[in-house]
Amino acid sequence: MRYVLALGLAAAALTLQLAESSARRVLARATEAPLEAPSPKTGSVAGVVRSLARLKTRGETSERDLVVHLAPQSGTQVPAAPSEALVVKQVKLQFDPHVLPVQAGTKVAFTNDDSVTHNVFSQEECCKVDRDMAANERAEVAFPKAGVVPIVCRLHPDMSLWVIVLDHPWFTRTEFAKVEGEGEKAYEARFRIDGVPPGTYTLTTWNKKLAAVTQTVTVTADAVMEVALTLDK
Ligand SMILES: [Cu+2]
Repeated sequence: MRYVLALGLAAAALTLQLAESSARRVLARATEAPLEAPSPKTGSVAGVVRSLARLKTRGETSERDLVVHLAPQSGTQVPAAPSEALVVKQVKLQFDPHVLPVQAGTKVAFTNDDSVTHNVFSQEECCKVDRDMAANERAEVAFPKAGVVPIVCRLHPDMSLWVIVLDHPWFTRTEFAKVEGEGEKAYEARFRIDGVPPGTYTLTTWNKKLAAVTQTVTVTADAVMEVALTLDK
């Protein structure tokens, strides 16, 4: 009887040991496994935009720039604006780029890459600025509120910049190009916005010359929503 009991205890101890070592193995495997953060599934919106109006597509201050953005209609959580400043150069007596979409809260770092003095000037309530820029100088300007902010250089009247400030990060800047072989007035721009959380959005366009159009789009995970738009003056 004592022998059987001893055998039973030994078996129990062995079982416990086995269970423990297998638990350790599981733990070891879990620790060794690469850390894969579950990335939320997103979708894309892509499309082609045509202009019925004639556009100037050459030169630094042409009308070719087109901003397309997606304002969430409900519930979509908007991530914080990037902490890193976006750079706008003052170079060859122009602002480069000429059109800049940013998320509200983003800072823009202006750099004067010319050998002459420039200036950064805006009268908009959100972001009043009047700052002279010596050669090689850098100055940061914050854009805290959504809106269209025209900026000029008071020393060179031809220098201009449009900052398109948006409440969200789902935007892109693209360019119109003349479409060959389709008559003189055919202009087309293609765009694609990736990383959009599933949901319903209001797609809106911005161009210096063309009237804005809006369209409701529904984004689903792992899919590309195709859009075709036509703009006019
Ligand atoms: Cu200037």
